[in-house]
Amino acid sequence: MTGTKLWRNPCAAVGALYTRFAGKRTFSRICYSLAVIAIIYNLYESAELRKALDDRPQLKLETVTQQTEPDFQNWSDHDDITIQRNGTEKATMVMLVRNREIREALASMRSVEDRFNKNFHYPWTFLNDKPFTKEFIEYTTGMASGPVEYAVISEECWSMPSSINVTLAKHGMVEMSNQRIIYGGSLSYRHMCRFNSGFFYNMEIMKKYDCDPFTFMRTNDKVYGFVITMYEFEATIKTLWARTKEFILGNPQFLAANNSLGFLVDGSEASAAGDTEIVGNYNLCHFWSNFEIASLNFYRGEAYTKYFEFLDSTGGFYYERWGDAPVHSLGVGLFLPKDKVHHFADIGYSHPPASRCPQDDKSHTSGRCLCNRSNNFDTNGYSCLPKWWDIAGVNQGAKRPE
Ligand SMILES: Nc1nc2c(ncn2[C@@H]2O[C@H](COP(=O)(O)OP(=O)(O)O)[C@@H](O)[C@H]2O)c(=O)[nH]1
Ligand SMILES: [Mg+2]
Repeated sequence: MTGTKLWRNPCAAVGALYTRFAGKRTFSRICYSLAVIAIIYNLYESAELRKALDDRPQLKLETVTQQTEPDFQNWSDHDDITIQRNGTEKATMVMLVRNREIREALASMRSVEDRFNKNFHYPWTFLNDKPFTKEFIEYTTGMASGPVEYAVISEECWSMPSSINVTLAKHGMVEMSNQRIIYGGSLSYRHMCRFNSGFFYNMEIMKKYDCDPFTFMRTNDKVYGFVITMYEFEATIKTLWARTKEFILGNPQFLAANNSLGFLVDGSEASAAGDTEIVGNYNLCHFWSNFEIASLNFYRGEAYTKYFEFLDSTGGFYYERWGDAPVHSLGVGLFLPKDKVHHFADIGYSHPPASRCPQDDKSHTSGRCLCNRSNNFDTNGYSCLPKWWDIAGVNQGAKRPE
């Protein structure tokens, strides 16, 4: 995407942010890990704070890159791959988080740093709809082994667009709340999902990460990586599939040859090149986006950008409660060939209510993983991984049930 185009997006212009070195991020026990999600914008105008941050010892990426033989821990089963060390990819760990979640954020950071980032020193990027507190910045900076940046999300990217009929949206929230649909009555959750769906990757603070995803992804030509896949609550996305089909009908050129429709639609045969229409019903399978490794270039590309804009124009983020996970997943599943998508079978991950644990011996004998192999969502009845295996095969480190 060109700079001009990016600039036309008001959310991309969310300028001001304050860059400092520190670190942080939020997911629960990760058996090692890389990226995630998030967004930002922030301003720390306080000269005092700025000075305090300037004064702390800095570990710059450039310095780290010059080390010759870092304490590298082989985390992958893919021994044939030359992995660039020291965080030389243009990648960051992104965490969208609230100030009050500082403990959880620190725990997630600790986990990622201990198992992975202490050897790579990738930067952390923290995004919040409110300015981060001094405490949040100090602690997360202290936890990070690499540079850290904080940004505050612009109101424009974290509020209902003026096109939304507020009465209608409120009506939907009350109704979903009465039906006890998870986050059904929450406005901020809707802001969050819309932001993660369509804005985080265009924020000013993310611009420097516009090329490569992490090394494995790059060396294997992957665009999107996930760890857990499951079914979405149908009540939150009642019209998402219909809208998606509408979009493809108007933009059939974006439907990739050899896409993942077979994973998204049971019994689908519409994965051949040249298909212009999607048939069948969405089976609700989606990649869980609270952990994902993605090329920002994909989100910023024409297909996903137009898809998000189309979805956003329908108001479904507010009238219903579309999650960023199914939105990302439908984009990934339809606009990318399936071989661009990777299941990281050798990464353990936990986010209530699901956990997965690598099944291969090496992940455990190396000391990298502490998780219980039998606590593995992959083969749970709510997991969509078997459907993924059906179209993409089983990766090293994953196991089908006996
Ligand atoms: N700054 C900020 N972060 C939020 C807000 N709502 C959710 N998040 C973050 O967005 C991510 C997903 O939210 P979460 O409540 O965990 O949703 P779930 O993972 O879908 O159950 C987490 O990292 C939260 O910290 C919000 O209102 N403000
Ligand atoms: Mg969460």
